Amino acid sequence: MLYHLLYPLHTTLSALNVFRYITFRTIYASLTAFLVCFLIGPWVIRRLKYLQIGQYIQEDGPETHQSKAGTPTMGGILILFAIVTSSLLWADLTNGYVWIALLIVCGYGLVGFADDYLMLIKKRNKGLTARTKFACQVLLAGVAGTLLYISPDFDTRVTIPFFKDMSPDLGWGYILFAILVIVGASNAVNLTDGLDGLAIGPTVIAASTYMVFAYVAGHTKLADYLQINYVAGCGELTIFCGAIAGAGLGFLWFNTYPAQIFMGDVGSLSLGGALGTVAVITKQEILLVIVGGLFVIEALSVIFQVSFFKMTNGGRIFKMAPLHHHFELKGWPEPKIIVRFWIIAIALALFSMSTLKLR
Ligand code: 57M
Repeated sequence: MLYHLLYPLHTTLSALNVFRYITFRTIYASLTAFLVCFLIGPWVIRRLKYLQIGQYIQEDGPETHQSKAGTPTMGGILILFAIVTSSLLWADLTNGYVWIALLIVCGYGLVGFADDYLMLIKKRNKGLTARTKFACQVLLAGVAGTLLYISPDFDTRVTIPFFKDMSPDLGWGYILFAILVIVGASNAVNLTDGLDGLAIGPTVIAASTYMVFAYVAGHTKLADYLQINYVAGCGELTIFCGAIAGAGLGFLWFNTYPAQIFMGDVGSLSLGGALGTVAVITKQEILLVIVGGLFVIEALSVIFQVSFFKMTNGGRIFKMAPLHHHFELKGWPEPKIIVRFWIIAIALALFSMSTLKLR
């Protein structure tokens, strides 16, 4: 909005020319989203407490979690509000990619909201059925995938990290591939969100990494120089990623150990969906496995644990899945697990950046 209101005035006031730059608008989108979360956070926490929107804790989990009962949840509403307002303020609203990203954030936010809300009403740790949740996720991702597919300039080839000459064209199958990436990312972030700050930290790291990729992919010269797919217009997603990173940091202020608020499904499903969508639009889809490697490790730990459990009639690879529970049961203090997982996420993000040079 500010871009549309202020940039045209640069002919009278040349200082306003700065609104043209994606870098400038990304910095302020991040700061805006951060400040929204940071300033409104205490009010939201008080409000959620007043409305008795507190977390129900499953009894079969690690014992240390029982003391977390009643922690205000659904803090994702605050994150989404920050991302959406900041993106609306700083992005170019004639850009279709920004709207597709916002559609997924809000759509997945609504699915998560319904899940959290039902969980609260039923007073147990289950909201929507897994099938309903999955169907909504697939439907929304399908809409996003189709919108991209019918965009005149959108490339349906998939980028394989480290192999610049290998990029299979999926044609209409790209829609299914986009669904896989977006839904997979959403659920992986959701599974990771089980310790204070464990999901939001790596989300900030992944969004910051995609900030770089969105900028480069949307810049003709840089994309050409680094030999990555140029996606006209996707530079505006740099601003969206900046908003996610800023909102995430603002939320982390309150979600850091010992958490004063949890994000709930409204936060985890939508943030994961947002990362998946950005990965698809920037044509760095498979790279998300590295950028969001921590989420992948957590999801794989569940897949292996459940498969092994079924195959061996109750056998287990880990003490408990997802992986963070395994370390909790091994006796690692919660902050140690969280920070070590963040360290892994940072290392993976750095490694993913090397694909810009190694190919
Ligand atoms: C939701 N939700 C957290 C909070 C957060 C298939 C199976 C592996 C699924 C998995 C599952 O349901 N995962 C998704 C995980 C919950 O957090 C809430 O949920 C939101 C995210 N969706 O925002 O609102 C609890 O996590 C803790 N928490 C924090 N700090 C935070 O900042 O401490 C969350 C955010 C909160 C709080 O305690 O209540 C969760 O863990 O429930 N299921 C599991 O993870 C279960 N694992 C399991 O059953 N493993 C089995 C195998 C065979 C699958 C095994 O290994 O034997 C465990 N989860 C729990 N108890 N709570 C098992 C026992």
